[in-house]
Amino acid sequence: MVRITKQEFKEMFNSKIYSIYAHSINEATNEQLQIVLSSVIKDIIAKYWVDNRLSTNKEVYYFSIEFLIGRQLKSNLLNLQIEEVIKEGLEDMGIDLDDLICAEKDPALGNGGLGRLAACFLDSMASLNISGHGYGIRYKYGLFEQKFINGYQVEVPDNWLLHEQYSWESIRPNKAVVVKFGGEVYLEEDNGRLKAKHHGYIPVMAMPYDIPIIGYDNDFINTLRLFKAEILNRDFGINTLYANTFTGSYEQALKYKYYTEEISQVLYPNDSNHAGKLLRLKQEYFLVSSGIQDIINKYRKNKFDILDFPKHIAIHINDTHPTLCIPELMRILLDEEGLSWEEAFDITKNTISYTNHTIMAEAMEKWPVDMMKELLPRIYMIIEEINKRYVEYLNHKYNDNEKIRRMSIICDNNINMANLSIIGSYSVNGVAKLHTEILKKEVLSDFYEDDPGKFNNKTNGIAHRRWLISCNEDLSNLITEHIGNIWKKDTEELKRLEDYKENRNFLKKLECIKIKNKTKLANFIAEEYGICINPESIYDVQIKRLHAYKRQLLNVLHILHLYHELLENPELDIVPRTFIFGAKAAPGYHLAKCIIKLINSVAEKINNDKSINNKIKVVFIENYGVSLAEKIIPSTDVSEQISTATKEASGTGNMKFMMNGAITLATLDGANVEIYDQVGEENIVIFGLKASQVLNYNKYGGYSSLDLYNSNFKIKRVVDDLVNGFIPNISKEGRVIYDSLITYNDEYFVLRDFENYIEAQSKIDTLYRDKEKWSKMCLINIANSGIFSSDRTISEYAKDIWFRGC
Ligand code: Z57
Repeated sequence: MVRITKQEFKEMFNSKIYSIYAHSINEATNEQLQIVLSSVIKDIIAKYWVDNRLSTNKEVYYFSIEFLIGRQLKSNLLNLQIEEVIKEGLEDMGIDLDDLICAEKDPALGNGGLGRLAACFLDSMASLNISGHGYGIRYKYGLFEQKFINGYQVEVPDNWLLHEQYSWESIRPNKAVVVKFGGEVYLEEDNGRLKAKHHGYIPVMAMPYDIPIIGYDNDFINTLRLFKAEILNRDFGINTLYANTFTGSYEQALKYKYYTEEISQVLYPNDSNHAGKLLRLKQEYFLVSSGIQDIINKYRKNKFDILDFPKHIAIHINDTHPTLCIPELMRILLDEEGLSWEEAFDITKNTISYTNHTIMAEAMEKWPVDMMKELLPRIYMIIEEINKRYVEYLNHKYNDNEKIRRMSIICDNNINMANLSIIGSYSVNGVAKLHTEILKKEVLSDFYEDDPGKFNNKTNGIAHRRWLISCNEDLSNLITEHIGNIWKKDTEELKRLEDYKENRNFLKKLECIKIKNKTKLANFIAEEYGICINPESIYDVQIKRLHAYKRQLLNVLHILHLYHELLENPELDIVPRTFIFGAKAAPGYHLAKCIIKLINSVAEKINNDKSINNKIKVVFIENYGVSLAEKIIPSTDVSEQISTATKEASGTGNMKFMMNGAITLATLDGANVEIYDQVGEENIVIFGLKASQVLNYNKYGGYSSLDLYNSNFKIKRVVDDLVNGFIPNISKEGRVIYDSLITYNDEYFVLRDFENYIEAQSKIDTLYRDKEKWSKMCLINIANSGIFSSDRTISEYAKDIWFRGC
């Protein structure tokens, strides 16, 4: 038990504030007090946070190019179970804990679902006493901050490391490693063996910064280690110079500094899209090489036999961004440990496991052979050899050149990273049942048929500690009052809430908590945006990255439809609605940015139209991210999960809403299918094409958006709005969107699902009128959300993948 008395805490806090800032509490800002508090907490946990925890257990290393961990203060206090003491201690000193919680910067070292999943997984590994550590990049600039100017998205740099420091990190200079780029590789005689010798490379120092990942009520602390790219020997200053590429002059020295520091300068702002830039490849190798070297260094200290590597170490790669782990581990085993190819490949294959997060073609990583060869000559040689041997195996087994082309790592002068991941690992998993089935039957069917045992499903999950206990305290307390405390460690216990589904008193309390959360959000929106929204209205929310396949467009077209109905009949009886959006678009994603402008313009028009009597309001929340999600989700009534079936691999926002008692309005895509299975058809609203129908259309054609547009009056009305001036100031953007729907035949079936979506929305309206029934639906959703805790997900990863056979 981490124990601390109020008195001890106050003393620590007081001496810390003087040692860091040389002034008293009265002179300090909330930001400074937050930094002092983090520092005190780091001191409190120091003896539990030992990097080299003596562990005979297997260690898991989770490599991810993104970690969206969110603010840490509240979550750390919760997990350490010291929130009360700290709160009271601060109160004595005249400080409000909530002010410090809000003063913390939210590290945005990720884009969306993939990065947030990595963060939830870290929380669960620590809470389940699994030695599981994260490796990532300490980007100087995280995901851009989003501003709206005249309804357009404008990107502002995210300077989260103001003053070069983050309050939860500790630098570990003694664990720095060197990563090598470029140069030439020769095979040279060494003790009668051919060995690869690397000359003329550019050395980059990887400086580790550690962030503690604190388990829930178990005194167990893991590490998220983020690497920063620096010049070698920074202690000697930039005049220390490196042979070959950078020689001699001051100018060359500066060039070298820029070359290294550029690598961890900024997170690429694309979600589910492969841009293929050289700098991104540098980032990927930088992450991988730093992490693998770190693991090997630790392994050598333990003096285990290198042949036993897979017994002690599991390496998991989060999508293909860290796939170079495979050739990098091979490189070290071959060139530094002196193993044979067969031994090295055997170890590598038995160490690495891979998660696929998408089937979207544009997200699949392919790197040009020439780029890889030049930047990473030794790594390229190894990839080529893995490919050569694999193609030999395929040639033996199949007499099918097309199949072999599809399965090779290198094809048309590109390196296919998904294929490399599958070939170099012992486990491949998808992130929801439907997604895994599509991988097996469609996208990766060749590999599945070749080695079916390698494929498995691990449906995503969310950290219920952050996404229920800490972001929705009232709901969490209500649950505990009725079913006790055990659910906090075993979310299956939430099922016991179903005992209360006929209990009117309980249902009323649930409703009151929602209203209270909705009122809080209304106040926030009034303050931030000057828009007045009604807590009695239905809060209908779509918050996620902006992407055509997620179909924010379908949502806004329906809003336009409703608006027309209201204009035609101002007496129309609908439950008042507040449509809430939050979404960032990748800066280079033109269509997505046009959709942002459309939503903002529609909001502007509707919110200022007095004739519709405040029946609908549209709010687009700026700069959506983890901290805003924690405010919005507990106050949501309707969770919009409306992706084109087959396209959303899983979704995780859907789970967060369900756990907070929102009703899901969804297509049968990703994990929505499993939410449906949990709650039954009366407690979710489903619409739209099924995955099989979408797959069929894509294979055999048969959909014409133009025919639909010409034959359906409602569709024509809202599509014409895009180009007829009905919505002010969108002439360019409206045309781009119109073309995506009509000229380019509506790739994501927005119009095809439109009628069905209108029906589903009107069903929501009907259901909401019966408050008690609605509350009961919410209860059933909460009660059956336990399976979506990432604790369940991580237990499955542990049992079926990382510790299989242990
Ligand atoms: C990303 O956030 C996801 C997939 C990707 O290939 C990339 Br790149 C980024 C998302 C999926 O779109 C979601 O459906 C999924 O829930 C999430 O990854 C976590 O698995």
